[in-house]
Amino acid sequence: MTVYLADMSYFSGKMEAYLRYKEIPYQRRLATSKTMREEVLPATGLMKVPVIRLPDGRWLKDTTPMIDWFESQYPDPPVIPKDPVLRFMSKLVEDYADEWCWRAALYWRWKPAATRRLLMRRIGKEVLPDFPMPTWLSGWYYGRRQIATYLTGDGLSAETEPVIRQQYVDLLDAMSALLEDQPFLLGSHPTLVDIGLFGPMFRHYAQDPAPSIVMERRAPSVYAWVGRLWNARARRYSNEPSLTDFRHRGWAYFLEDIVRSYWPFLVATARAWAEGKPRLDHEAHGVTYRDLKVVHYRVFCLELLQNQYLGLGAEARSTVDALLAPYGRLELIDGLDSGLMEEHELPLAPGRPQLSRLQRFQLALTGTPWDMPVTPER
Ligand SMILES: N[C@@H](CCC(=O)N[C@@H](CS)C(=O)NCC(=O)O)C(=O)O
Repeated sequence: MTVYLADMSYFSGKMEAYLRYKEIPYQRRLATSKTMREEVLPATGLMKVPVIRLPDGRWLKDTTPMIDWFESQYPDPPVIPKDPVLRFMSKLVEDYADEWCWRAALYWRWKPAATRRLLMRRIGKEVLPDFPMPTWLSGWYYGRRQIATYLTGDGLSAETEPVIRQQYVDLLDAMSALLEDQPFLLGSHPTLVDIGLFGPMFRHYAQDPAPSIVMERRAPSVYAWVGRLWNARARRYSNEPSLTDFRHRGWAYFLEDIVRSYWPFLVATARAWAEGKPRLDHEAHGVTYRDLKVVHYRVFCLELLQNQYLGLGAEARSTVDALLAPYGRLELIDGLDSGLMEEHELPLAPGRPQLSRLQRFQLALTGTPWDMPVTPER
């Protein structure tokens, strides 16, 4: 199979850590804007990485359902714990790492000047070599677009900046506490929580120059974990895993942030989406993130997590509730339906509706809109 990816990409790093650990063979195909336009977009409707083309020509997209799909095809050794409580909690942490650690990882990439300049150059050369302009200019354009979408367009302000910066440092401290007692975040073997947190920690924090210095000095155990996970191969972990149960003090930061800030944000997003609102303000960490985009995909994230929570047996559910109780409860939305379930069934159904040339050109310039899927013109 072929994995379309980028070497500076959060979610590509997450996916590769999974495939490498499971020893699932794949070819890497660096996605330039040309391969994205000509191969990825027509097959998946997306200008995003990673996506995967299977040997039979079918396609996979989105790391969360992709990992579920691979676990069904290559069950041994499992990366998602079998125990229902561990499984639900791991899914919660994975989603938190994907969606709620994104803003700070983008901040640390695009705000420090030296890191910003380096990434603009890298993106110009590695992602946009075929753009009809010098790579420094295309890289600069792409960087400005990222900043407009994910910094100023995602609640960055004088009020929120210190809190956004701090998330990285808090994550390092919480992970260092966990790694003091075990080689991986849940115990002896890599599991989904390691794979999820690898998203922000590998391609952004460990490798972008400004946050990398912070990691190297403040959290050498996290720095070592990044290398350990990248180098982990299932055959070297053949003994029975010994996993802990989210009661370790290092999880307190995550559980509190999930219950008090992230879950309420997902609920507010789903409500705003149901009311057709394009933007919302959200209070968390004692500040207000203003004018955030209502991202439809996040309604799907909440739907998945809610379904898993509701699918727990009574005993497992009360164990989860007890773990989260010091910080509050998970509010549920009745009859939640994002309308995106079918769209994410893997492998993707072949024969997607084709976009017009103009739409493809617009997407090449603007990227896939963050807040809603692209629908073909009739
Ligand atoms: N939920 C998706 C997110 C994928 C994603 O956002 N990928 C980023 C790179 S890390 C991307 O391709 N961004 C390009 C763009 O937004 O234009 C997943 O888990 O795969």
